[in-house]
Amino acid sequence: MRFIDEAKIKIAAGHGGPGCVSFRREKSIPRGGPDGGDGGKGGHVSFVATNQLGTLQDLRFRREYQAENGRHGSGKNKAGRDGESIEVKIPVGTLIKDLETDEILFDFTEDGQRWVAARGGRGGKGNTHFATATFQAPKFAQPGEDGEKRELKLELKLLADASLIGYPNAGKSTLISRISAAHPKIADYPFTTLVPNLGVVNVTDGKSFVVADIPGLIEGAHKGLGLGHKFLKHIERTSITVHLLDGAHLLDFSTRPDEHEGANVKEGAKELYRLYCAIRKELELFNADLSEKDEVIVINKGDLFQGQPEFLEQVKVELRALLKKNSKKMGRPLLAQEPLSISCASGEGIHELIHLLWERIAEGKGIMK
Ligand SMILES: Nc1nc2c(ncn2[C@@H]2O[C@H](COP(=O)(O)OP(=O)(O)OP(=O)(O)O)[C@@H](O)[C@H]2O)c(=O)[nH]1
Ligand SMILES: [Mg+2]
Repeated sequence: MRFIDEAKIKIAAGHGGPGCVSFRREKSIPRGGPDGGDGGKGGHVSFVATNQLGTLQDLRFRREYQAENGRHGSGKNKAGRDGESIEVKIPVGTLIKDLETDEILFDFTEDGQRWVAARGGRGGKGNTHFATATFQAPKFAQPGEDGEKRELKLELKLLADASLIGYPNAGKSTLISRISAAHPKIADYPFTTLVPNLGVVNVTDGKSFVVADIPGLIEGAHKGLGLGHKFLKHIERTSITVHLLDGAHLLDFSTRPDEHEGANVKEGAKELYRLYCAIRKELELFNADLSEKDEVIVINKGDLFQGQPEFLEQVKVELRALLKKNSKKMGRPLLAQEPLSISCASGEGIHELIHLLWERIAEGKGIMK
């Protein structure tokens, strides 16, 4: 499961400020010598790797980075101010290449690692430097040196923060296409997705995370049944799983007119709970650690119950009660929040889901939310 996030940017360091041509002019010294100061240095453009970022999204919004030029030198041997340098933050794991030659220039592997990618030009020397015993009044100074310019390609192999799991047809691919720019195949038959898809989810203000759409899981997956088992190991690396339940399984329980509503709700919730437990068991059998992972339970296809919104609410309450009752038996702490319901078709609940996931992912990474 490799997915490369890419960004192409231009960087330019600041030019050095020119040196100054100036002579001392004081009443007591009618023909003073040269006193032109040096120009300031141009600012550098550096990259700094941080664990706080997971994608290259920020660099999509700003493609050019220009550090400040050094200032002119001035009279009385005053040096010009140095230009401000720029630091561009990038995620750990970013590879920087020359855009034209594809040569790898730097590979960031650690938090806090820094690389000066474009050096600012040196400031020009003021005319003071050019005076000699025989040539005492130089009327020239050095210009500032040009700053370096580069066109770069940044690449980042993405690792998913959240994985979407569930039975085939639950709507995992529909969900990833709704919350990211990924365009996986979506169809009304099981095992549409053959390999995981990754997508970048933008939250707000450059905050983003990566989500993986895992092929549908079925009972026996841990022994190699279906397709999902090949990808269970990818779930190991994500920090949170979104367990997507297919709301269509509730249709039978929501519309049967011969039974009173309460019984239908209970049965519906039981059915979802049964499906949920079956997938959880597969995860546990594959790797017990997977069942310790942070998880959000989400019922999809809420639009199917548009005429009876209270039904879905009651199912969630009932499902929560079942989870609570059995959490001890499963030997794991109860999930902190209520199961969510969403509709990929109408968009309902999607915004809340994105924000909830971001909160949990950010918490896990120690990022300020
Ligand atoms: N009514 C309704 N249908 C949905 C919703 N989300 C997905 N579907 C439909 O459900 C079917 C399955 O969707 P997919 O996204 O392909 O399901 P999947 O979970 O990726 O399935 P696999 O790749 O086979 O594991 C498609 O026909 C979708 O159009 C929804 O919110 N409401
Ligand atoms: Mg799919």
